[in-house]
Amino acid sequence: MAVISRGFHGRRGPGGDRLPPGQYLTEDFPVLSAGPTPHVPLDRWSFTLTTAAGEKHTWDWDALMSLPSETPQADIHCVTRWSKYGTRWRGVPVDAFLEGVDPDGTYVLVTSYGGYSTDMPLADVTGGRAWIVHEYDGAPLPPEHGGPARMLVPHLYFWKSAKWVNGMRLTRTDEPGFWEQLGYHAYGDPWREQRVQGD
Ligand SMILES: Nc1nc2c(c(=O)[nH]1)N[C@H]1C(S)=C(S)[C@@H](COP(=O)(O)O)O[C@H]1N2
Ligand SMILES: [Mo]
Repeated sequence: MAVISRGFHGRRGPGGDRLPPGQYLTEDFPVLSAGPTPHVPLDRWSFTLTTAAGEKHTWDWDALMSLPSETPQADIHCVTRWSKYGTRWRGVPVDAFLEGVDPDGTYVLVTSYGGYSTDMPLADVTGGRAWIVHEYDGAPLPPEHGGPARMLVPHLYFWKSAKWVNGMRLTRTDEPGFWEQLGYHAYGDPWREQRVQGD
């Protein structure tokens, strides 16, 4: 069996398999965007966390850079059936933004420049399972892959990893995001093939 390096965040199936059901492996890195790529200059970039009570906390680019970063490696799985192993990122764990904050909610709606959004339980982006990443493979994250910064939630289908992230709104009930309103599954676990509502 292959050695799993520190910081590796792949999940395995019940039989120890690495490829979730219905997926195929790709070596390249496809770009999937529902609209045009927004270009956000770093001096105008910000990220705002809004608690369910409406309290706001904002970080600009310098503030993001001053937070301790990690270098997660992860397998990623797109609902259009491609998977890519061992992608390498640098970013700030979502836990860092929640330190000292009373979330007052148990779900999160992640929002992006350009209007994209996606929802998931707060527990899925905390506990070292999600990051706001700003480097891919040792270089600044390219705009087409979500730069300046994107969400990385590798244990869910990749549509949950919002590109061009600009905020996170905590909610008390699950509010469907862009694809979820169009019929994609509310949770999106690749190992349970939760592609669309009803799966
Ligand atoms: N803002 C935004 N984030 C997004 C998307 C999008 O259209 N807009 N597409 C999602 C989907 S469906 C996938 S598979 C991944 C694709 O990321 P990539 O283009 O870096 O491969 O981004 C996700 N995040
Ligand atoms: Mo996707």
